[in-house]
Amino acid sequence: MDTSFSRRLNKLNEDYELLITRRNKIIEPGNGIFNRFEFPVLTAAHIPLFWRYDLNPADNPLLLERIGMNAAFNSGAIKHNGKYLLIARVEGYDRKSFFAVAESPNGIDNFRFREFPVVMPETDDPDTNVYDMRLTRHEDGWIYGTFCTERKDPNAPKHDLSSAVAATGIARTRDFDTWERLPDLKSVSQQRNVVLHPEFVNGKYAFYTRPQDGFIDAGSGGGIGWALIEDITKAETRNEVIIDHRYYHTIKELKNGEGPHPIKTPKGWLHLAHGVRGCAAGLRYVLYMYMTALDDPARVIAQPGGYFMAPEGEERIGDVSNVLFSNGWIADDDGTVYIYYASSDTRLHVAVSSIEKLTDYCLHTPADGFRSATSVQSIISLIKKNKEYFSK
Ligand code: M1P
Repeated sequence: MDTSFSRRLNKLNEDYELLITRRNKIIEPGNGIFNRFEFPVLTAAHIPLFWRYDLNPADNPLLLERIGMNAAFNSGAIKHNGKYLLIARVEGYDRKSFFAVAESPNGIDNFRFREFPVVMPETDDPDTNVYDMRLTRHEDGWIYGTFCTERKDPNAPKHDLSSAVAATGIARTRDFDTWERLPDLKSVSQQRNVVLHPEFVNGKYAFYTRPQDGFIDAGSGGGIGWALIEDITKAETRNEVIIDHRYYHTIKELKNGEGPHPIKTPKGWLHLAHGVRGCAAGLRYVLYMYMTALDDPARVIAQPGGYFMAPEGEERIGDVSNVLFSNGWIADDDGTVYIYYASSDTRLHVAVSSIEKLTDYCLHTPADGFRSATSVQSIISLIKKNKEYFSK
């Protein structure tokens, strides 16, 4: 073997192993609700070298990269066989997204991709692009993945090469290697950010939806919806109702969308979602939380005002800047919650919290009063309550 080829390969392998095995460090003290970590858990550089390089010196004597990877971000998450498993949205230089499974022994570092990316079976109408899978271990025994399937708008004029249609793909698995694709969710509107609830509700499958008029604009879609479906192998949204509305002058003014499926706690279902508003710099995506009733996952019982997490530091910058997005979290048996969130459509991070902290946050953060004056009143109430604990 040519020495420069092997020298370069050794260096690539060495750097790759250093990156994968690097220990992640918690950032203290945080705000008490959650802690970020120093390093992202997945980036494009985490994609195995053997997906990117032809390692045969005869075919690739210069050891050039053959298939470039642009990003690894919005990931579904689940604990499976004792490991923390992510199903990432990986995007190549060719702008095509696909799914790939990475596993870690501790949930905060050492994520390693499986040998092959996921081969997602297609329906009769092939997907142009697939992304943002939410994983649900359902009480029917299957693990479901719901994801966005994007196709060119068949009604767009010939010269329009951008208009697209978003729909929800549904697939199920038991091992994350082989997937059974079910028909896409039928809906009168376009749909993205559709999430399967883990339990039957009134004997039916329950979906969080996000009706939208266009591919980008939610339009008349009022927020996060809820639909009960009898047969998941012929899923169709009838009687969709909005359970978490968008509001003027809030962090979810323009659109919102359910994150991963909610976590069941003794006090209700904990929900993580993203909210979007417009500003001079473009769209700003932040994460927010809410809670719904244990006996009715569609009835909101707590709505802390404002955002839960917003982009900070390097998180602000990437392919689509000023975006935090989450479609995966894992609640461990001891109550620890690992929140997997992506920044700026580029990389994936983890933050750690607990069911106790997140419940406390949801139940005790003042709700949005929708006016400056009500926000000031919330602050004054807190100051007055604190009077005996501080001295001027
Ligand atoms: O670019 C930000 C996000 O935009 C979309 O989310 P939404 O449908 O709520 O606008 C998705 O394409 C998501 O993948 C992306 O991170």
